Amino acid sequence: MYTLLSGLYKYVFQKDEYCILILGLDNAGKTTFLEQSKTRFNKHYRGMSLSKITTTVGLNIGTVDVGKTRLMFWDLGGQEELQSLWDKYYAECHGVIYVIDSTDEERLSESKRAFEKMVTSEALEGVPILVLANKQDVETCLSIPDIKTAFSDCTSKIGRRDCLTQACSALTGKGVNEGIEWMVKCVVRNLHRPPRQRDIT
Ligand code: G3D
Repeated sequence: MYTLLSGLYKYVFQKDEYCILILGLDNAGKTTFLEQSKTRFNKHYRGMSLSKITTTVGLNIGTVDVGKTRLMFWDLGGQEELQSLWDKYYAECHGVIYVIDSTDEERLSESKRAFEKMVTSEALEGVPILVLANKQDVETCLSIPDIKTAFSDCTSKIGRRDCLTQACSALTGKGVNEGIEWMVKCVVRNLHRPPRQRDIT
């Protein structure tokens, strides 16, 4: 009887919460992606103007509810001196969204190095990774095949985990829903990192 009632309580009053890190170099569009996601998924969220967002310094936190699943986003700063803090969050997280600026060919190899370091971290083993090729609204941007080629020597380091490269524009919203929905599916099926239970507020 107790099990039945606690199951019912959980079903009605609680959500499964997963922590998702948003990583990538500064200026890649991490904060814009977070704001766009909140605006799209949270019915009553009155977001800030996306074009007024400035680069992440420190940390932005936000939640997005997708049905009975809650994603708690941690948008970490991408400046070189802040990248050394990323791994402090790896053990706690359930998924990573790695944002690439598809218009910045000059910094692509820098982004690849940061990605490579992140993906080879033991503390992230088995954690799903969504790679967002952002700013695809800009006509002159790099295509997905261009980006995959630039990142090709990371492929073998990704290991046995879910990983998807998604074309995206955080500014217009293109690809945002698809990315979030893919991440939800992956974190829910990854039994190695179970969710936290949170009361619905
Ligand atoms: P960050 O959090 O990764 O540092 P921001 O990046 O979200 O602050 O975005 C950095 C700049 O890129 C911002 O422009 C923002 O408007 C722009 N940006 C983010 N996503 C997109 C996108 O999908 N398309 C285009 N065209 N621009 C984008 P400013 O001018 O404020 O620096």
